[in-house]
Amino acid sequence: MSHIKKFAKIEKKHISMKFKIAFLVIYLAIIFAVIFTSQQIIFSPKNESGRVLSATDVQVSARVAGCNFTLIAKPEKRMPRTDNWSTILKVDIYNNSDQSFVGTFTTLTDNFGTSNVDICSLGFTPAPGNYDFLLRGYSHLEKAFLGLSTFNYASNTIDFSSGGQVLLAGETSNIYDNKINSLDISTQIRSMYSDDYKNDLNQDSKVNSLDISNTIYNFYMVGD
Ligand SMILES: [Ca+2]
Ligand SMILES: [Ca+2]
Repeated sequence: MSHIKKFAKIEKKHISMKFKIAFLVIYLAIIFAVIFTSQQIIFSPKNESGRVLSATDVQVSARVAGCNFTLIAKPEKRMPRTDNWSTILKVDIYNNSDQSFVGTFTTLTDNFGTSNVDICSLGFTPAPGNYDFLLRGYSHLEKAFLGLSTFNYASNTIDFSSGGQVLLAGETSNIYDNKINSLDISTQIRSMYSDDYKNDLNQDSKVNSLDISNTIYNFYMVGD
């Protein structure tokens, strides 16, 4: 082989080696760029102004539904006069803003007029807001409490007896018309001297003139 051919062969090897080195450098640069970019996406979230967010920027919040509801409601003119406020209470709830129906339940209040209700177990999850409540005791006219703010917390309490408010008694007829009239008087007269729960307005365990007097006092009154 001549010197010229040997020189050409060595030069060809050098060019090939340079090409391989250049290719390797480019290949490594691409790999590094991909890894660096991936890390930026995964570990460096930024806000709208481009600042990388830190752990203190992350906030997690969740609304706690107001499932636990405690109410206090007191029927009028009980005997004894205090701590004798138990009744079977029907409660209807509406949204104050558009009057849409939210839900209803019936509960037995205790002698203090109190009842604890799991609202969510009744099939509806109320959101914080203003609500209208319609309450009706077992022997009572319906009473409206409008625009009450509630369900703001996990547990909520409304005292419907605040300010001395009471449920008016005497609505005892099986025909519920939400007014005290002759139907209720007739029902009470038929129940005289019995221990009928519905006609024993003052809950002293007997139906007598005291209960009828209460009904006569409320005669012609109409519920909300
Ligand atoms: Ca009536
Ligand atoms: Ca009585």
